[in-house]
Amino acid sequence: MKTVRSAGGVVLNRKGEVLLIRDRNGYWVFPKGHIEPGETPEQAAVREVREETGIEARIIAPLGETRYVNDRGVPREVVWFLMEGEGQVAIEPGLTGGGFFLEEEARGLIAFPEDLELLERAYAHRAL
Ligand code: 5FA
Repeated sequence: MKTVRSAGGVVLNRKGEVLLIRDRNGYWVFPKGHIEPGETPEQAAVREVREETGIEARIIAPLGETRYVNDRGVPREVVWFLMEGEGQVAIEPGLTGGGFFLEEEARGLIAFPEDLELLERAYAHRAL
């Protein structure tokens, strides 16, 4: 099956909390979605964060890519960015929850090892 390219954001606020949402299966993940034709990964990441959570975020740095096969057997490749954003999370209809979480709490919620690795990279970058 064709690999779907997506983009997403690990979004931190001024308090150092990270933005997580629950996907359709109830897993806590970072916001992400398809890169539309004509869009750069950066634009797609900013748009997806806005559409899924209402947060207007800006890109700080690239965080690399992750790959996985989702539960429908679709291989996905996600381009990630470290982002900064503030505000109340207004979750997209159909998503079951979301919010900003302190680092330790986020570690306990995040479902996938690739995402934990991304969290490490985001906080390591912030500490520089
Ligand atoms: N899943 C997610 N991340 C995973 C990982 N790191 N390792 C293993 N499995 C992982 O599908 C979400 C599901 O994929 C999770 O519930 C989990 O089972 C698995 P997705 O493809 O990441 O995202 P999605 O829910 O957005 O997929 P769709 O509902 O099909 O939405 P679209 O692909 O249309 O994306 P869109 O947001 O641009 O509309």
